[in-house]
Amino acid sequence: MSDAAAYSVKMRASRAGAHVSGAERIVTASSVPKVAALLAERALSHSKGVPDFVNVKVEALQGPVRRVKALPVETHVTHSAAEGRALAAKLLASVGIGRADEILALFPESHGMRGAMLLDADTLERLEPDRERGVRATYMDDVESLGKSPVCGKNHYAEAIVLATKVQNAPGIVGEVCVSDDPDYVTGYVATRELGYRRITVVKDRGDPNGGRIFLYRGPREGVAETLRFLERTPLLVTDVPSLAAPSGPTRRFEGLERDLDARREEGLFRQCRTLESKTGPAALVGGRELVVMASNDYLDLARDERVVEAAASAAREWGAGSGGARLTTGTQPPHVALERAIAEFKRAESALAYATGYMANVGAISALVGRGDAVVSDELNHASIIDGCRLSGADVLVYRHGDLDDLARKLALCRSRRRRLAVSDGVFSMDGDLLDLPRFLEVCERHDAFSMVDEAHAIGVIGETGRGLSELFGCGSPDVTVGTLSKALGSEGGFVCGSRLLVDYLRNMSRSFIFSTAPGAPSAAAALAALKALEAEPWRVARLRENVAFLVSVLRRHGVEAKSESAIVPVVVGDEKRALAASAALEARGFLIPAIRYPTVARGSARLRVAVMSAHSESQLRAAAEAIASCIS
Ligand code: WAQ
Ligand code: MG
Repeated sequence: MSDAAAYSVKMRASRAGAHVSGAERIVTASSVPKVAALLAERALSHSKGVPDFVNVKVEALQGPVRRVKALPVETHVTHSAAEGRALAAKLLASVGIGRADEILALFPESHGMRGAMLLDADTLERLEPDRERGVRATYMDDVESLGKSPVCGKNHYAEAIVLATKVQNAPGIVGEVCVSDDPDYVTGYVATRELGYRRITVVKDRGDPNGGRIFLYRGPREGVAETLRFLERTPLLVTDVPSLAAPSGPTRRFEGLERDLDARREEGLFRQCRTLESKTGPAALVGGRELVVMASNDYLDLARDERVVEAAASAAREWGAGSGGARLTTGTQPPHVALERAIAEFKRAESALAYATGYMANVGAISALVGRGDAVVSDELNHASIIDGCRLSGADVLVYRHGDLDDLARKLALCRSRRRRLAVSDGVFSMDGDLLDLPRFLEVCERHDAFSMVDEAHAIGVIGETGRGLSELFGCGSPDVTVGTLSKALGSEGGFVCGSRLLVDYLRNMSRSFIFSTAPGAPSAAAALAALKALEAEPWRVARLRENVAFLVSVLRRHGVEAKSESAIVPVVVGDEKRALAASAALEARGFLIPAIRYPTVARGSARLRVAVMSAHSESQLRAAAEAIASCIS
């Protein structure tokens, strides 16, 4: 294969003028059509969203393309941003670049640039002609793609080595520093010809979006044009790009896991299960001490209710402890059938389908309703199970600003040409306790002919006069798809979807998390059924819960704590992760179990105490909790 036959294929995708994705391959003539098609496909299915503009450019490269060997790679395991930055500074100093701290401090400025900053390594003067865009190194690829069939999946690591290799071959360049611009990816590198590519596993804090690239130049100003020409114009193929596969051996394989966990520990994000050594309820034994529990989703205190417990126990005796099979094989027993009928009646829907968990209901419903070529538009604060369902579906995911139904409408309008559109929102947002404006949501979905789906996990038993959810509260119709749970206010376990008979028949046939999982046992189904009956017979539970929330909020406010809630969830936002943890620990010392909710459950820097109220909390428990919260967060 002759290099003279090389072509550059570049893809660039944007939406509303903003960059979505880009890539370049250098390939032989015969691969051009295939590679161009694959890059276009990659552009159209990018997780950042559906582009409205995709450009695939094919250029014949002049003459033979130069080949250079990839920089040698070495990985340094670091455990904190400070340690990573100190190491980066040390590496730069070792090759005579002294002002590393000042250089590293420039990353917030490089954030959002499409290219790199070009700095004089000594004076730190900025040399790039376009400071907003920066310098883009282009016309480069891993030599593998010239001969082999093109792999179009993104490999950030290999792409970074190719880029760093080209940059270090440019005249006048003495080094490069890179910090990932992905808030969830904390790795970066320092590259110089002498040191090679020095990967540094942690160079910034998780959640920090600031990153980018800085190229360091040393030489006369007249030389800059030549450097730019090389970076932006001269094609280069990189050989011997190493793969990221860790050196083999059990110790090495597990090192990476340990490192990730260590990083979590450092950031106050390591998690462990607490054991509650007593029955579910408004108080529980933890480590032998009784605590007031203000963290449970058992909002109506039904999990320990005599009737509910007895229903489970007698169902176990009558039908067995486990179901022994999936619902479509041997796992359907009379309690399952009765439960689904009761859910449908309670929600005034034609039909209902029970799932093993609420998580599975969301994942199963979304991935059955939409797929490749469709679009799903999702509120940015939706629960993880909705997010996972969106990802698993393979549909293009567009995220709209929290509660902003104009933004939802705009995004639905963008996918007018799709086979199917699905709009999905939580009914009660699980970490903020606020509500979806259901009537407007339904109106927007109708106008854009999109399926409407609402997850009422925290609404069932809580919202509306008799706990039937948002439709009852607003006195409006129901979404096409309602998801709910049996595991929170209904005190049992499992999730459900309800809606039209057609929808339920469809999901029973198409929803993989329903089809391929063992049915919950008859005891949980019978318990949920008993809880549903108790809720219908005793609407005072819902009223009491509402009064308790109002009372807690009023005492909090009286003590100067900003609080409000439309549901059973009262968030008290503290901000800093470690402060939230300290407040939670202080509350525990005073006898209250109130967890600190941190990243990744909520955005970084918006850590909070999530106070969950139950109908069974007494006035004195609520007053004492509010007073304790006020004093522990100040
Ligand atoms: N030329 C110059 N600068 C670029 C180029 C380019 N071709 N591509 C990206 N940049 C700059 C730009 O400012 C981006 O915002 C920033 O770099 C990050 O680019 O060893 O995150 O493609 O595990 O998002 C490095 C660690 C990750 C890899 C790099 O790349 C590893 C990264 P991204
Ligand atoms: Mg990135």
